[in-house]
Amino acid sequence: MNDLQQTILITGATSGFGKETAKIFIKNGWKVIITGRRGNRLEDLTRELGQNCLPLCFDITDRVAVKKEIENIPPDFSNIDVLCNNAGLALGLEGADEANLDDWDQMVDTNIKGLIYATRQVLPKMVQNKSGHIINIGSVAGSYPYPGGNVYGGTKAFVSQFSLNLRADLVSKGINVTSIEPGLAETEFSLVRFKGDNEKANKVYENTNFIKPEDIGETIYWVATRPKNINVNKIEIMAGLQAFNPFNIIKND
Ligand code: NDP
Ligand code: 8X3
Repeated sequence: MNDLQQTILITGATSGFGKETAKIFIKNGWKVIITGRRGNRLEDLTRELGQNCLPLCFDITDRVAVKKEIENIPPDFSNIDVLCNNAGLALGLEGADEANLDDWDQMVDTNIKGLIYATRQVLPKMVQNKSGHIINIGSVAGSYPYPGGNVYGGTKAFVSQFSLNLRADLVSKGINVTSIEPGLAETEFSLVRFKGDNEKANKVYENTNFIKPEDIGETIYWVATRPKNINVNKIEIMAGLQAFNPFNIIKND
């Protein structure tokens, strides 16, 4: 470890985008703080990534835990250069009249509230250092509606707009802000959305080509390593075989 090494904190690094992002930053000589609720996964990844990796096991929806865990980061890792707000999830694909209200609560608590808790906790030190970068993981679901996307899409629209508003607040303070908005990618996302139903989850990725988690990891690395004379506001990425549908126009018989 040396003092010139940069540090990234990645929320939700026990699988998918977060895990691949951690590997890419470690490979490029960064110190990486990984978070998530599944302690065994964090331990496994830390063993794989070595001494430049610090695991923090907590639930991002728990405001007190977010504060405590980030406040108590040991000095070797406490100078956070980049916060990647990645932890998030979709639950269910039911229409708004049938969706489970607990699922809606959990998406709001994780994708919106967890993200703002981590951001608010990390920002003062970045401002004090006059340097830092917040990279938020949004989604194409925040820009393009689809049936069943209801609250998930709403939370990701929040991520997109919050990122722009953060930038408005932080432009004079030396802090960069970027929102990365991916489309269909193969991670544990669909398994979580369909509550462990492998068959349903696999169907989402059947017979098509999707974004790989390392594609997003590389994008995050690229964004984090741009020179300071620019700020990448937003990047939208879709799979090569994904595009837009026509409007759904209901005809009266
Ligand atoms: P995964 O399910 O593979 O990873 C989600 C990560 O979020 C896990 O590490 C999980 O950790 C963490 N997480 C979820 N809830 C919590 C919580 N309450 N507290 C702490 N960590 C939590 O999915 P992805 O990698 O695909 O998702 C990463 C981000 O990318 C999400 O914000 C998602 O919305 C977004 N996204 C995904 C797309 C896709 O098609 N895959 C496309 C566009 C955006 P743990 O369970 O251990 O707590
Ligand atoms: C995940 C992409 O299109 O399944 O955010 O909502 S999508």
